[in-house]
Parts: sequence; structure tokens; C-alpha cells
Amino acid sequence: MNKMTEDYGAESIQVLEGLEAVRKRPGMYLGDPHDGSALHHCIWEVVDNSVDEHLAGHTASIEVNLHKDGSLSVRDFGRGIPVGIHEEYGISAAEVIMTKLHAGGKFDNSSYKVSGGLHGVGVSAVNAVSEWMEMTIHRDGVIYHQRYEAGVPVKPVEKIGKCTDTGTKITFKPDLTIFTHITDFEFDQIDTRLKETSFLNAGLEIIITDERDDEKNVSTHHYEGGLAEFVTQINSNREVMHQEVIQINGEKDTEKGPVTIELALQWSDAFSETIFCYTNIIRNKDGGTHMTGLRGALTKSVNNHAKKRKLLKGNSLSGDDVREGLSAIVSVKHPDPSFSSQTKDKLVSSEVTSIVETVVYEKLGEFFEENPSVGKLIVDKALLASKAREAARKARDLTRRKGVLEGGGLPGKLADCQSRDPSECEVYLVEGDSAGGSAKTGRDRRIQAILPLRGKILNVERQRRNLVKVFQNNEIQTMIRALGAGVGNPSEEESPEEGEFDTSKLRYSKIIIMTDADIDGAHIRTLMLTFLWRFMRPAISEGHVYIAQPPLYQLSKGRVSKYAYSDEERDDIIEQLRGDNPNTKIGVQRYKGLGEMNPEQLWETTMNPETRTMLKVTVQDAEESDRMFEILMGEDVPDRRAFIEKHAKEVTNLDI
Ligand code: 0RA
Repeated sequence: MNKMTEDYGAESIQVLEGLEAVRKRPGMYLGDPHDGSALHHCIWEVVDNSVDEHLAGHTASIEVNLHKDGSLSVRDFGRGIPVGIHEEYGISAAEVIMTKLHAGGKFDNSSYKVSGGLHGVGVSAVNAVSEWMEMTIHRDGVIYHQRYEAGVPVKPVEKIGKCTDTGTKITFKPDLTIFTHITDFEFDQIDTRLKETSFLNAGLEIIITDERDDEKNVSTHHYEGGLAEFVTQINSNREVMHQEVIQINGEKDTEKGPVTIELALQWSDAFSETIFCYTNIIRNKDGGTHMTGLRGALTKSVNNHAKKRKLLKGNSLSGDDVREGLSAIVSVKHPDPSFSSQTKDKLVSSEVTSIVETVVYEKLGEFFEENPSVGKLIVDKALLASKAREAARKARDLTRRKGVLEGGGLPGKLADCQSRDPSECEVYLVEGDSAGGSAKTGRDRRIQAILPLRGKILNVERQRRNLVKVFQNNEIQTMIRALGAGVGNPSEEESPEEGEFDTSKLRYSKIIIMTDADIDGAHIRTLMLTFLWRFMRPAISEGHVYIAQPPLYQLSKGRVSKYAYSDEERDDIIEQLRGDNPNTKIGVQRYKGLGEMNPEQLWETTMNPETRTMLKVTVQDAEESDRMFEILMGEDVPDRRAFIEKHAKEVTNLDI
């Protein structure tokens, strides 16, 4: 064995150990491998490298393809990963990047680290959790190629042809011994995220092609307008309060190098607040110091303007009030940022707070000076928000006191469970008294409580300015008292107020919505979710809310009876029951309402914790959920109509 091969071999072993760590603990490097987050993180990791090539000015376009066999490729037209022999490792630099954990940092090459150490774990971590990966590089007129299996190169980098262009293509197939449950790439999630990437990189074109269905699905993103265009798009279904998106740019030199900030913001008539924060093009979903700086500056400058123009009589406006209806993007470029975790969900570099705060306060002040009428609109809206919040607080107190007066506060309609240990208790919110009756009889009364709710509960989305009405509503009061954890989403930055919703006080760890399997049932379920989202959001975001899945059919042959939860399952069971005799005419009962089932059937099919299936309500994206509730449950009819027309063709199971 000559020296060269020996080195190569020794190197491989070390590399293998590095990547073995990722395979053993993928969660530490990439997020949860079971719920789709690590799976999709792999894509962002690979795409980020190509985005870097764009930032360095070498590629205008990135192509992402979802292939039929479950693999995915990312291609750019940049310089191509360097292939020369790496001094330290004695193997091709490209191979080092692909197989060495954090190899990105090893290249102390300023042209590579354009946007400043912005990467997560690097492409090698993705390689580690891939059944196979292939790298193709076009560079210096030559096509280079290398294949890996579970992160291990099958052979050294090879020349496989000639070319006239340049660029890099990485294809990988996730290893399904590592990823479970959610193992398919989700087009919508990829599309949303990469759209965001192209907004943040004005001029970069990203083309996503889903080849998995016979009919290809292609989505192209290319925005010259950058952040301002992003805000315009977020507010596209809303009435804006000023036509022009406010844009703010600033830069400050720090010990670590220059920090630049870019912001775009616009107020609309919405009730929610939408703020997206980024550091070096990476989304920080829990905000951080840039968010703190922005919020501080907003509260200060709106109050300042209100006082100057004598628009304010009483107390200062709170941050929550000022931000009602705001859509904003804040994007920071930092040479050496710190985050609270590997996944970069929150920026913690403390110097950023005052940089953002100073720049925004100054520029927003100028904007209000130049546009006093817009300033007044924003102050007036904040004043309305503040009044609504005050009225809601009073109504909430009243509800609480009334509960106490009526002795312990548990509503009469609640059939409570015996256990007092919330971790094992669950409450069914049931549509209608008759289903409620069956559920009461059929339940496990030790741990299952039943709360029957009458008919359609109030659509709280249409009462955003009239919260008093929400708190006075009977069914809603009943729910608040049964759950026992208060009501009202706590503000993120202000300390929680007495009586605001607090999951640690929940009397049940599972809140299960159980409605009929028909259109009305779906509507009632949506109304309940709307209420929970707007007034008890932590119950949803902390995973306490579930949707019961009652069967759609009972199928019987003689004394054998089976349940089907979908049309497909129904057909399968019919076939199975018929066996060899296609003429057996199987009894099919379609359940329209929970009330059609007797207590035993309800227990057996829907409520028995040992055998039931339930859907857990989760939140991928709080901002998108806000928009969906606004569109689907809010006041604006044309928006809803447009949404329904656009999505009507996706409906597969409609039973009127
Ligand atoms: C290191 C150095 C250079 C380019 C790259 C890496 C590079 C990496 C990736 C990953 C995906 N696409 C990429 N394109 C380029 C600079 C090489 C030079 O100076 O020519």
C-alpha cells in the first residue's frame, strides 16, 4: 500500500467516526427525525450552500427537484465546489466538504463565507443521514462525480465527462432507517420556505419541480422587490393603512465586523401581528435580539408621535396595541452571530438589540414626521386595540368571579371525571346533548370528562372588536370554567396577567373535540378551534388539543361487524368480508352523527384510549395559521370566496 492510499484510508476512518455521530443522534444536528423537521432541514442545509453561491455573485438560479424515487436534488450554476486536493486531508476538497462535519468552517476562504458563517451543520450531516448521495460538479470544463452511501464515499472523486458550464448538483435520498413517520418531502412546506428564501435574496430565482406525480408540479420564485415585496404579499388579503411599505436600512461597525439591518413594515386592518426575523438569511422563528430591538423602537416611536401630536389622553400605548395589524420583516447580516440553539431559532447576540432599536426609532420618527396622517391612523388603531383589551380584561374578571360565586366554578353541564391528576385526564368537547349523553354513558369515567356544547358556538373571529360578547357567551363561559386555566393569550413580552390562559392550570392534559362526521360537525369543530387559537393558544401550541375520529361506516356480515374510517377503508373491508364470493350484499351503515351510535359503539370506535385514533392539532406556522383563520372565519367575504374557489378542487370527501 503506498503512502497516498494509506492516508486516504486513515482519513476515511476519522471521517466515518464524525458522521457516525450524526447517524446516531440525528436529533442533535438536524431536529426531530420522526416528525418531518429533520427531513426538511436536510433540504435547507443543501440549498443554503447554493444560496451562498448566489450571495457571492455567482449564480442567479437554483433548481430543486423532488424525484419519484424519494430523492431530491439541488442544482446551482455557481463556480462548482473546488475539487483540488485539500492540504490537510490529502483528498479532494469536495470530498472533505461532503464527508467532514463542519467542513464549511475549515475553508477559511472569504469567498466561501460570504454571508458570514451562516450555515447550520453543513451538507456532510445530510450525507450522513442519506441512504445515498451523489455530487456532480461542473468546473474547468470537466464534470466531476462522487457517490456516497450512508455518508461513506463509494470511491474517490472521478472525472466523468466534459462540459462548458459551471455549477454543482447534489442529490440525496433520506435513509428511512433514520427517518420515520413523516418520510415524504412536503411540496407545500418546501415551496413556502424557498419562496421566503427568494424574497430575502432579491433577484435570486428558485425553481421547484415535483416530479413525483405523473403531472409535474412546477413553482418558480423570483422577486426583484425583496423584503418590501414580501410584506406586500403577506398583506395581500388585507386592507392596508398606508400604501407604501416602509423600508429601513442601516449598518453599524462592531468589534466583530459590520452588522447590517434591513427592514420592511406595513400596518393593515388585521388584528394579528406578523413579524418574521432572519439572521444571515436563516429564519429565527422565536425571534431574538433583532425582534426585541424592533419592538422597543416601535412602541417608543408610536408613543412619541402620539404625544407630540397630542393624540393620547390617558396612559401610554402598550407594545401589543402598537403592533396590532403590523406585518414586518427584519433581516440582519452579522459576521459572527450567536443563537440559543443549534437550530438557530433565536438570535442572542446582545449588541443587535440597540443597533436595530436605534436605526428603527430614528427612521420611523422621520416617517411619521413626513406622513402625519398615517401616524394618526396607526395611533388611532392602537387606541382601539387598547380599549378592546381593557374591556376584555373586565369581562374576563367578571366571568372568573361569577364562576367562583357559583361554587368552585365547575359548570353544571360538565360530567367530570374522578381523577384529579391532569396528566391522565381528558375532556371531550362534544357537539350536542344527545351525543353528549352517549359519551357520558360510554366513557371511562375515571379519566374521561364530557362537556356537551349546544349547537354552533360563537364565531369569535368576527368579534375581535367586541370581546365582551365573547366572554358573555354561555358556551364559551362553560368551556373556560371546565378547563380551569383562564382565558386570553398571554403577551410574549409583558408578564402574564391574572386570569390569562396558563396551561399549567389545565384540568385535563387532553382536550378532545368530538363532532359529527358531516359538514355541520366540521363547521363546529372549526369554530371551537378558532376559539382555542384566539383565546387559549398555548393549549394548541403545547400539544393539548386533539380531534376525535369517529368511524364513517359500520359494515356487517352476519354477526361480524367492522368499522371504516374512510371510503377507502370501507371498500377494503367490503372486499375482505366478501372473500371469494362477490355476491355476498354486505350491510353498510353510514354514520352521520355521533348520536346514531350507542354508548358501547362510541366507546369501542372512538373513545377507548387503547384502540382509538385521534388527530393531534399542531402548528407548523403560527403566522400562516393567523392568516387562515382571518380568511376562513373572518368578516371578508370576497377573500373567503377566492380561497374556496382556489382550493375547491382539492376537496375529496364532501358530504352534504
Ligand atoms: C468552496 C469554495 C468555493 C465554492 C464553493 C465552496 C461552493 C460550494 C457549493 C455548494 C453548493 N454549491 C456550491 N458552489 C460553490 C469557491 C471556489 C472558487 O474560488 O472557485
